[in-house]
Amino acid sequence: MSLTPTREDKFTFGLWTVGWQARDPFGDATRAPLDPVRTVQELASRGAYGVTFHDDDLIPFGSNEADREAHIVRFKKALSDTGMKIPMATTNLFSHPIFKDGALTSNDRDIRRFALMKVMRNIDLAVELGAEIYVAWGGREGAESDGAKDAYVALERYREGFNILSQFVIDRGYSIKFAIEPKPNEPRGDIFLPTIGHAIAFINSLEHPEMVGVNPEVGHEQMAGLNFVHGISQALFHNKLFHIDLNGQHGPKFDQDLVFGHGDLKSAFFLVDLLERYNYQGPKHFDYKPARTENDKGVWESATANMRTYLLLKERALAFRNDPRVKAAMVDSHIDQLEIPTLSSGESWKDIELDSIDVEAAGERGYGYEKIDQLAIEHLMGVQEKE
Ligand code: DIG
Ligand code: MN
Ligand code: MN
Repeated sequence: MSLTPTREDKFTFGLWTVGWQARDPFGDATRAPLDPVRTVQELASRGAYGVTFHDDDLIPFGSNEADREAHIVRFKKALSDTGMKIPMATTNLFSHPIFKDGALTSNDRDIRRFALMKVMRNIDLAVELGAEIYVAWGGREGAESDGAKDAYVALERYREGFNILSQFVIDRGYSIKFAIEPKPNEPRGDIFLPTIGHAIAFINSLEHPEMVGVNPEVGHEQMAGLNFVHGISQALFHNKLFHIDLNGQHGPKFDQDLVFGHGDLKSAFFLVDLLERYNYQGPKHFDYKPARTENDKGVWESATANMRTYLLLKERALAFRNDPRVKAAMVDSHIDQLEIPTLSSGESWKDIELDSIDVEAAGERGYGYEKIDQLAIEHLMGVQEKE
């Protein structure tokens, strides 16, 4: 299997990732601004499939109409020159001070209306550029104090916002769909819709739930101490995995946005195993930040590292699944029996009442998971079978 990324791999990057100037709460920028045109060219040359953007990444907040048009025209030319796609777009509803108390859930109605206008305007551009998914990360939708925001009422406004935006998309005749991106905290003390589960429950309350899915990010679930492979399994189970943000994280701490695989590598291995086994067809979108220590050269090395790590894990996961030792160990662990319905056809609970089981003997069964886990580790480490 080749480790050279190709368009068929559908690797995509946010303009804001490689373009992060590395300003953080404790330090100034260490890198110069990055021209979106150069980003398109550099990523295209490394085998990426496309780029994604917030409105403000492409058109600086407050630009006049002439400048807005000029930014769009040169970006479109870069896309046509390179063949790069725009599978997803999103709105920056978190940087400008106007959104400091939220956007769709701001206490101030005029700010909520401004936020919706900002989203609708960028949906028009997103559709024009071919985007099929529109992400909504509610980075400022939350609070630091339970006295500051009635979370119940905030959810009513959040729901109203998505219902308005869905009706906008329907009335415009667009086929674009929304993907809510959960995150438990940061920048707000607590963010609404903090995990995949919260988001899926919320989606079910909307007027058009079929138009809304999730865009889970590796590090965000792991910031909440959750198992990302389980979270993606549930998103797939509900047919709500509309997009995915791949990166790395070392457990519950500030949002590290590491290169994919540079956090919990074993979890990344089983994530790639899951995505490939369930034939996930969406973009493999990297939402990460090149470390503040890196210069321009390091930024592009980190971009390649994301794609290379995904391809390496894909190769190792396939070898793991095809390893006869793994297949035999999984049979011994009864893993194949989980797929057998608990009731046989024609049976009901009444038949269960007639069951008998040797509880003691059943309690003594061994499942052999340690063997499977060790085989996974050895495949991950590239240990050759004969060793
Ligand atoms: C952060 O994880 C968020 C923002 O970067 C953006 O709105 C979204 C897009 O994937 N992810
Ligand atoms: Mn993040
Ligand atoms: Mn993200």
